[in-house]
Amino acid sequence: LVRAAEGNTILTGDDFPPLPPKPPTNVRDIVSNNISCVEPPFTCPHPRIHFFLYTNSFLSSLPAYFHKGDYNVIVVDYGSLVVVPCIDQISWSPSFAGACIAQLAYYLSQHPRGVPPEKLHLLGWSIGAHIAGLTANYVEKGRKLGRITGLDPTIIFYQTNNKTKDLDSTDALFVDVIHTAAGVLGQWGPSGHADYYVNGGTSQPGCGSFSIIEQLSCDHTKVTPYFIESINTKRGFWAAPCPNRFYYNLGWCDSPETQYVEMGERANPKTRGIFYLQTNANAPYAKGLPVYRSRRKSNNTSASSNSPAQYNPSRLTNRRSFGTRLTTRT
Ligand SMILES: [Ca+2]
Repeated sequence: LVRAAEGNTILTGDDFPPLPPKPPTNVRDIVSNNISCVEPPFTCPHPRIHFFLYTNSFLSSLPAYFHKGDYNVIVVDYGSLVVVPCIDQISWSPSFAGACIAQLAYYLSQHPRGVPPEKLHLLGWSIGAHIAGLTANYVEKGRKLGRITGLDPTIIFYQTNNKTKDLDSTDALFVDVIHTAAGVLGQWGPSGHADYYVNGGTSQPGCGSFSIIEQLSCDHTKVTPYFIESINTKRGFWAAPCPNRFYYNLGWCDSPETQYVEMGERANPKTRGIFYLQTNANAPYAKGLPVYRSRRKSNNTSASSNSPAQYNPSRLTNRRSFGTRLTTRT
């Protein structure tokens, strides 16, 4: 999911213009072994990579951002490139998708009403987080993506010291990574300028299940509703600096409030380091700052009766639809 922070570009799929040639221009340039389920021509943009350019007619599908303000949101769907059982595609399709997104970014930067790469915010879940990182490999020389938010980047297929192979802090001016299934389905180590480990980073409250597969999947996907809530939350996902999970488990990360930083959409681009935070098991997930939590406890009032709760996430329609699109596609 690519979000342009500013600009008024309105495009439709039919309007999508031919892009200027820019290496790599086809999948054969990207990998030598192009065994895949995708039929030729191997040109980019590929007819089976769909760019859904969300404009006013799609407001109801992306309520969280549009509740916040006027945004242009582009959802990149590369699902048809990773069709089971042709799992071999996973070795090249993320790079291919990244190359196409970079071409789109180039087009947007050249458009009279467009935006430069530095104003783009790329959001990706699981493999999609790495696709956002791979996009950086193809961005026009001398330019840089503004921000990449990695939502529990997958550990599968990507665990390398080669920074061109996955998401890392060199891929954008600000890279923030949120971990919810670290070490299981998600990457364990920090990979951004700011890394947030939610509820210890590995297992999430409310994800208990009789099936281990369902539980792991729940931990991995729970990052999406956390981020969506962060777009409009008034309470805020505040996190404390903490070097590792050992310190966190021992309760040694009780920092002064001035050292807390916010996770999610409102994260400060200057944030650097590793942070830990807790959430509620059910929405609203955000717990706010410690002072807010203690005041809430002492008042013995429910979360919904405090001032931040005047914001009611349930007012956002189609939240499930938005989350599903993020979690099943990019
Ligand atoms: Ca990278």
